[in-house]
Amino acid sequence: MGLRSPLINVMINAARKAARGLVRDFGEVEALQVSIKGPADFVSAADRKAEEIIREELAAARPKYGFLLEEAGAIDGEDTSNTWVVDPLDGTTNFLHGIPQFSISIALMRDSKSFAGVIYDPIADEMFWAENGDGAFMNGRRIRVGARRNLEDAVVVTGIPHRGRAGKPGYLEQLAAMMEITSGIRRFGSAALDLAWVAAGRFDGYWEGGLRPWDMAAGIIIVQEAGGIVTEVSGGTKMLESGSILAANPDMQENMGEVLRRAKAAK
Ligand code: 2AM
Ligand code: CA
Repeated sequence: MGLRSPLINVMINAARKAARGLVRDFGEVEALQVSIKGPADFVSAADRKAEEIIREELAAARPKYGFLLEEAGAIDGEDTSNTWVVDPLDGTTNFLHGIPQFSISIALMRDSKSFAGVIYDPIADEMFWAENGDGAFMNGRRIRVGARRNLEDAVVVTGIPHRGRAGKPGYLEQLAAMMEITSGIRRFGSAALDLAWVAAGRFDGYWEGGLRPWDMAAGIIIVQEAGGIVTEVSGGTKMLESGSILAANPDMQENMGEVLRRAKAAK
């Protein structure tokens, strides 16, 4: 299975093309760790190059669509109901440190909703995608969210706030509550891949705050098409505006939401 629509093909081709440069640059990053200046400028350049490639590819295929790009910002299109939302390198801190957990994330927002998404991990060569109503796939195979219902059995993933990052108030209380009740917590560092892994049933759930739209837009539709539920931690549905996200299978999502909201309220 996994017959791909023309739209998904456009998105996958853009991701693959940008990935070639990123993988080459990732090879250089390791060598740069030992230099005093470190690889920061080199990584910013890699990031911008990847974004430029994706933008060119998408614009060539759908010239009227607008963009929301992590690096270049918003670019209005003639067609105001279709917008590409692109993160050319999600998991930048990992990339910078030579840790092979990062991804390219491309979403198409149609009438302000995630309509199609592609997330590519070029190191593992895992391509995740979904289009509204057509299911979610990884390398051509159908994926589904996990079936576990109880937090006691769950391995969940999160993003821990850090210097310069929003989402700190109440986070430690949420973490403490999840520590008490789950089988394990992971922190991997690419929001897009965390969502893709929830869609593939590897993680039983995911929550994070302080995110930006390009971290989440592709992952949201992939989790939904894999049978999962995505809301804000509060239960609301303005994830792209608030930067708060909670994704899991329907039962787990409800259970996690209850624990996380109680923890924050008790602060
Ligand atoms: P990035 O690698 O593209 O910066 C890790 O917790 C996740 O948070 C990553 O997806 C990372 O995306 C994102 N992230 C890191 N710093 C951020 C910031 N200041 N604001 C919003 N998202 C951020
Ligand atoms: Ca990101």
